[in-house]
Amino acid sequence: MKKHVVLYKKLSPPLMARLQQQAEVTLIESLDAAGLAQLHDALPRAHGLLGASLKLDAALLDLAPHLQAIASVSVGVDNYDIDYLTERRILLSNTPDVLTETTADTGFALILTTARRVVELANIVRAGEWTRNVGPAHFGTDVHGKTLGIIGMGRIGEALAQRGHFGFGMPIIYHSHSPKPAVEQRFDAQYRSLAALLQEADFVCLTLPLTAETERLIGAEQFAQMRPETIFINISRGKVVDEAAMVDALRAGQIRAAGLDVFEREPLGSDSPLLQTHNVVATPHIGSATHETREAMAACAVDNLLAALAGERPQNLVNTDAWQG
Ligand code: 8YV
Repeated sequence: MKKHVVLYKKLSPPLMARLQQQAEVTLIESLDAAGLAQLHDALPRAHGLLGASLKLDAALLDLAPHLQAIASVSVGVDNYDIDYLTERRILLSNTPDVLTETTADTGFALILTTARRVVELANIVRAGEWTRNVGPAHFGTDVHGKTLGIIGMGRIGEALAQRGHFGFGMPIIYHSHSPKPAVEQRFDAQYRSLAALLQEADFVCLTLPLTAETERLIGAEQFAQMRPETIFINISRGKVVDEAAMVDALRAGQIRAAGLDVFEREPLGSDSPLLQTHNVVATPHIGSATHETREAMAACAVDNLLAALAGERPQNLVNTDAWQG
């Protein structure tokens, strides 16, 4: 008998067909109130879940007594209670690697766009307000040759370092749990304490996961350690930053500007003070959001889920302690 899978993220027709060959599939079209009610109704039948951008806490998953596996279409797993899933022997998988390069591209897009004030100045052209040559009041700041400081040297951090080192001749400094000799050799990168990185970097980039340890890692004290010329980039998770402290730092000129793809609350409210601050570039969590990469992520998630439901160890198992082999 086919297992029952509840999808809360739409798949392309080929991937949907592939999944439906192996499983009974219920698709939750959207995560609005009606969609969430549909999800609640479907969970009691579910053996597998596939989707992203939804907090799946214990209270919700207690509604799914037969659940065997969750395939997240994401590399970040902060939406899941790992201990709860492991205790219930529910296999959680994610989609690392396939999104690394695209997400690092997004990080560099924010570095360049924020440093050269691309959005602000392009809007001047669009508004028909380009009436004379650009002067110092609209100058940006150089990227090439500046010091790139990366907080969190995982796959995405490494890909960002690669772009900075080989593409823009940027000295690379980094902070992470432990030194990474291979990264230091590849990119001539140097390890720094968090405080030292914040004081030295021209670009401070967050590429670390959201965990109990990293939540609000960057707050008023950390912004005060940065320099007025520093540009702050966040492509990790919004909750790694104290957003109110960041607004204060931007307004007080403690930092030059911020390029942000993630926020404490998403979608970012139109009343957010970040949007009243001219030296902020805000994008709607587009880290991995390209046609190619999102399809690759979804395919990876389908592979992970089908493997788990067939009793095999998924390629990208997150909670390895849940695997009984
Ligand atoms: C999107 C991400 O949230 O992979 C992650 O952790 O943050 C982004 O890729 C996710 O892919 C939503 O589908």
